[in-house]
Amino acid sequence: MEELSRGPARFAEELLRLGVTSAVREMPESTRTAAEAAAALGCDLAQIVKSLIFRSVVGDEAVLVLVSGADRVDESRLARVIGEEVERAAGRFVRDRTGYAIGGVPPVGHTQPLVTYLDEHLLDHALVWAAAGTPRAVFSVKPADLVRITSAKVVAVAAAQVPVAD
Ligand code: 5CA
Repeated sequence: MEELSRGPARFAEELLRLGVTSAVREMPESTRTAAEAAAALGCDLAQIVKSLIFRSVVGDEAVLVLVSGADRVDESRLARVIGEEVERAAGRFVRDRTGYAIGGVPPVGHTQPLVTYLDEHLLDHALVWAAAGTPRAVFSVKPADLVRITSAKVVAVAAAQVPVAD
């Protein structure tokens, strides 16, 4: 197995604890955005898992939404699902609540458990790729395993893709 640097190596241990034997891959190129990750891996953009942090406006709670790289989150649909207004979290909030910086936020292994939603479009693929803690590390996982390890609620919150590079 290839040598991993400290962060991704720790994340790989966390995956093992969760019963996922997927190999964490550290790429020579950036995987900071979904488009970069898809290019680095040579996979479909739709197979990349974006791990997006939202903030509930009233409760100030962090909410993690896992959505395909080919989709964006419709915030009004998400608000209806959660029952509260939400906004995209700022970088500082993301780091404080997850322990990771934007571009490397993984779907599990945060400093505290996060309420997690997974958009149903991710279930269309046999295998998907998500961030593994840094902007160059990714891991592959079956969508059903991703649902299990994140205890995510499967929901429909995706909106049609807009032509932006995230
Ligand atoms: N490693 C990749 C692919 S797995 C990754 O983490 N992608 S991501 O989509 O989950 O995380 C990047 C996301 O962070 C982008 O979708 C982008 O919308 C968001 N983002 C980038 N900069 C900021 C910022 N300053 N504040 C809030 N969100 C941001």
